[in-house]
Amino acid sequence: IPDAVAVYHTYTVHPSQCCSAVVQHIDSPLPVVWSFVRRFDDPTTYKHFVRSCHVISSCPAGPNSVGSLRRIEVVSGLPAANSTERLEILDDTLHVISFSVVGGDHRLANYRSVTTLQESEDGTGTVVVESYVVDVPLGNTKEETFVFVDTIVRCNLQSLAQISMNLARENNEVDDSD
Ligand code: A8S
Repeated sequence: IPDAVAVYHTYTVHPSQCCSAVVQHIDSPLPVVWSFVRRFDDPTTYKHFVRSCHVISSCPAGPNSVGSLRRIEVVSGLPAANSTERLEILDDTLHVISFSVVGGDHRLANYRSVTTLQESEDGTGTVVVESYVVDVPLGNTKEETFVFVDTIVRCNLQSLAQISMNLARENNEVDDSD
């Protein structure tokens, strides 16, 4: 990871917190992947644990600008009902997005994540790095916490890979028919 990106994945972690990262290689161009990842106002395209999302406080610059708040409702079956999240970073040049959890009915207090995208070395794909820090919930161990959160993040990134490859294929078919 280049230094410019690595700094975004650097955290101050308190003893009562847990920090981890998941890496996903995606076989489609960065602009395609970024078109989904940058949509703070609509994470439902690839986060299948999110049932619905509403931007509850939009900045003057629009729903996808720093400071915007969204409220997500979570699908049933998880130890959570909803979450209120603030957009912390959205950099369309460096391809960095970050949000923090500021409230809601769930067990992941002070969750904050950073997602960065880079072109893969051969130039045909995208490398996604998603790191996070979160308070270890009372009654859980660090290990239990990162196993739970890594699983959610990995699911999200796998479905991101799927929809990105589908869209890249559709784009290619349009090009071919010209
Ligand atoms: C994300 C990442 C995570 C979301 C977690 C980890 C969450 O939305 C879900 C279950 C919970 O218990 C916590 O990028 C919370 O969305 C699916 C409601 C925050």
